[in-house]
Amino acid sequence: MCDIHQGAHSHQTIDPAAAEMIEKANRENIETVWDRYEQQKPQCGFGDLGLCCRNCLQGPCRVNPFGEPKEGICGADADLIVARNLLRTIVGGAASHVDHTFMAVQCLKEASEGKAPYPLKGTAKIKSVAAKLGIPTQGKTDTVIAQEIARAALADFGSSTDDPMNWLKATVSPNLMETWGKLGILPKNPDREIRTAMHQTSMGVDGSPINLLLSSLKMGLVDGYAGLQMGTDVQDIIFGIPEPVKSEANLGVLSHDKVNIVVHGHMPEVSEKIVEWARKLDGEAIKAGAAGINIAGICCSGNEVLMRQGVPLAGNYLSQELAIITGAVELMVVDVQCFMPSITKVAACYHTKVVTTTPIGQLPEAEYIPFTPENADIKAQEAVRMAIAAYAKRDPSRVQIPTQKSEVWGGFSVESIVGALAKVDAANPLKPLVDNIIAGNVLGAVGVVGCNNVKIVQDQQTVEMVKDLLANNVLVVATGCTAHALAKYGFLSPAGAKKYCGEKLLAVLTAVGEAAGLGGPLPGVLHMGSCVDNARIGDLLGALAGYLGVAIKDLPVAASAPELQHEKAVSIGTWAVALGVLTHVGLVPPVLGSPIVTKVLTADVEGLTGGKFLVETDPHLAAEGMLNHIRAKRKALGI
Ligand code: SF4
Ligand code: MSK
Repeated sequence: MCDIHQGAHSHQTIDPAAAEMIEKANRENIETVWDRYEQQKPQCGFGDLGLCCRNCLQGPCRVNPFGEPKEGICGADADLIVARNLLRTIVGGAASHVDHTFMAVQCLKEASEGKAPYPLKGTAKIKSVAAKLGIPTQGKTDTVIAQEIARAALADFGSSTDDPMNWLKATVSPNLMETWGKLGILPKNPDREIRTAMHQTSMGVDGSPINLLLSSLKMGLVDGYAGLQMGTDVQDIIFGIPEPVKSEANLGVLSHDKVNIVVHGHMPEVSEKIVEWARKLDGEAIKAGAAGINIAGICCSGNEVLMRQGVPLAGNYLSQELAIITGAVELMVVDVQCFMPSITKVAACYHTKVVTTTPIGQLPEAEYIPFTPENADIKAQEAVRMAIAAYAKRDPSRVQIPTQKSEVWGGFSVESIVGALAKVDAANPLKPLVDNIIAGNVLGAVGVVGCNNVKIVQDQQTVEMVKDLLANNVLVVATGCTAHALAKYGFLSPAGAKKYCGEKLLAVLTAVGEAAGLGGPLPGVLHMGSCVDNARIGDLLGALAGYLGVAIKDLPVAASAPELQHEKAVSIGTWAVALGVLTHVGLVPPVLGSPIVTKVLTADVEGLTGGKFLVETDPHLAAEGMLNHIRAKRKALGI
């Protein structure tokens, strides 16, 4: 288990493995994300406040928060410019998740029709998704039901009516439908909503910051249900519902004597096939002089294959270049989202091959191996053989693999959490958790999600904040690069529960863990998966609220993105606020230029949905803010 790094690079990372690789990069004169950040300083103050507009060719315009000009050339003021920019950011995030999900739906369609080599592993999910969508299952095979599920998903994308998305209607409670219906933010066809929002924010259309903020909430729901929820449901059908699995995390998972392949990005259609063929072609690597093939993951591809295959995590967003800088990576396979364009330049300093796999995710110096659902087996073999061939070119004198790696447990889907609780109370699985919440043994729960951001010391805010939450008996669930961060310091292991959790929480985790046959406590931080897997947190909240007969906004819970970077983190956070959840962000988003937008997001929206944003850059104050919120919600519930 690593300790928090206090050395030369403590202004960049607290991860000693990352610090070691930054030093190696400096020695070898290789530029990293931190160097480029320095070159960008000072970053533009107008942009930082959200006050720069490029929405037409008369611009760029910027307004001065302290004087003149107060308006852009067309007359757009600070509130309007900030609100438009915010909605476009959320559109960017939602579009990423929705497009990712659309590709998963296409894969499900082809797989269920027997045209693509993906055996459907999530049979229980086929039944549960069919049930929520109202698809009759009696007398039908799983593949026929799966075909109907794929058609139902595509119907949402093809809808030309004004009815809300079916997937959303099938997922959420009547009280949320009512709240969102009254606000006029129930999304229709997700593609149409994305198109409309781009139109609405273009020059000379919407001049109302409040109307734009309502559209932002709606766009959060587009992400929540056409991105996260549909994506998670469909991916579980194809690849299986995750079950608890043990693995390891940090750069020390890379191997000195095996061919190292790193999967990076988000699409399990690609990463699962790479894992499958790496295992099948292990013998070829041995013939080539290696000890076999070692797979590791970066970002959410890493989370996907950890959750279902137990593949170790090499590192989160800020560590992607550092994995290559070990000199031990033969191949990095990317698909969509969060891979830096710089990786091919870093790879060119070594023998490392970079493979891109999608038509929209190209890098000029990479090898492009176009994956489709039909050809995935052939293309995965091609990529794995490229890695085996590259092994001969590895220069041992330039290999330096940090020793740090920690035990990590992944695979905590809602189904597996309920399964563990069922070992305590088979008839009423949620009862043990709810009883312990009522008794105060579990004070509440916080979902800690999102990225790394080069503006923040890597992992520091996440780690410090989560320590405070666990010590106060708050159960934490994590996804995305935050889960990687916590994995590196042992939070996702039974030992981490003993080290970091308050006594009462530890007693509950021990009782459930032992009943479930894990031989010790559950981790205090449950790894629920990738960014799209945030839908699992929504499902868990919905189940708890339903059990207690209250709304999600009444639960003693909060969400946090302590080191957010991507537009997707903003759209996920907006979905959480629409659900009624207090949502902390650890970096000031570019909205402070507008007093109206700032006030609505951090205060007024609570009157509409029950949720709001908490902006706090100090991790201890952030934890305190969420703890106060949890205590207030408990008081309101009379517990
Ligand atoms: Fe300037 Fe208005 Fe054009 Fe924006 S839309 S660039 S504020 S003129
Ligand atoms: S990968 S969106 S840096 S979590 Fe999902 Fe990590 Fe954030 Fe990308």
